[in-house]
Amino acid sequence: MERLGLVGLPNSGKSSLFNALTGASTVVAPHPFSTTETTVGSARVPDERVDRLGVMSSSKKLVYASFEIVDIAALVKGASTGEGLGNRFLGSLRDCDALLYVLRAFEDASVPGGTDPRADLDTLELELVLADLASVEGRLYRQGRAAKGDKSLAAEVAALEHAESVLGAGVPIYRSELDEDERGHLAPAFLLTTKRVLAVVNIGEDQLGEPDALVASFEATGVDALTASVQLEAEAALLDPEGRRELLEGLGLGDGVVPRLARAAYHCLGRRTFLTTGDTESRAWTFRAGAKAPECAGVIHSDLQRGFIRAEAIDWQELLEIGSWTKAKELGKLRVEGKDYEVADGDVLEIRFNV
Ligand SMILES: Nc1nc2c(ncn2[C@@H]2O[C@H](COP(=O)(O)OP(=O)(O)OP(=O)(O)O)[C@@H](O)[C@H]2O)c(=O)[nH]1
Ligand SMILES: [Mg+2]
Repeated sequence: MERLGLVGLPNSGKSSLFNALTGASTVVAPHPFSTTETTVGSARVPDERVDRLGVMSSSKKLVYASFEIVDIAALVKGASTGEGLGNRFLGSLRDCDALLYVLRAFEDASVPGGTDPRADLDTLELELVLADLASVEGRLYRQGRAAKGDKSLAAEVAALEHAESVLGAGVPIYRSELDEDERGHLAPAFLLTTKRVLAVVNIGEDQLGEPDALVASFEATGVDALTASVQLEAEAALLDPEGRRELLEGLGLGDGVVPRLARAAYHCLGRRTFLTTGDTESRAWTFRAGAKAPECAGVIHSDLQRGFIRAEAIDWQELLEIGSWTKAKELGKLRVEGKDYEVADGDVLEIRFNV
């Protein structure tokens, strides 16, 4: 399952966002460093395709895609040298697939902290860069010595040296010119800035009208930013589905931040969704963009990949228009796809297999 790690300054709204995404109620408080330990939760991705296919098939159960989210203690300027709580808890982010910067723009005199999200991004990036620089230097020292007797380590050492110079100039690897090969060689160093990144700019209710200008200010950074009024979303997450929809739609926020963030995260991680539907369940499954049918079958169960024969496929919208799987089959609208078929986002699949 994909895992996103939250990174932010104190009081930026990380734990509030965690709660909004997971429906949990981890500690949120108007003072710095209210979070002191790592919490992992799971966020369900609302998906109207699942809802509508479920109605079509009278499914007993609906299963949505989900991702994991990790809330950690805040970072401050100087964390690498021990300011605030230091940076040791960044270790909790090493197994995340992507990092999510939480940047505060909301004004609230009762919550100490700055409100310049662009400046905060620079601060956070620098702390991650310094943490990575320390990791790279340590590994370079060890691998550099080992490479004297083992020529096969030369490429790794070269990649580490390149990374050292980039990080030394204050640049995160994700914004550097290091190529895929070099990044591959850095994998054993478990760096943070080799991960994909996204940003959530936490805006106040009074700023709901100005998200475009805020997002535009991030264009030059190459970090995809989206805005959310996190506190509002966290409050909405506590309501029943009906109440939540009313609150969010009343404010022009549609489904709320979860689906938008999930879409952005899937996009940034190169993930897509296919669907299955039947009277037992209608379900969304996450797969790697570009994956072929057998690999997607394997997401459901390894037997389906091992014994893959073919897939029957149809776009979800076309299927809904036709009205049922059986009818789509009768009309010859189900495509029969083989091992080389690259599954598309929104495909509804049925896998034929034999083990
Ligand atoms: N007015 C306003 N307050 C917010 C918003 N988002 C969060 N807050 C408040 O800001 C304070 C800090 O929120 P948290 O979610 O605890 O922030 P955090 O980033 O987890 O903070 P630390 O764990 O201390 O690093 C709380 O009092 C929240 O209620 C918002 O959009 N608007
Ligand atoms: Mg917190």
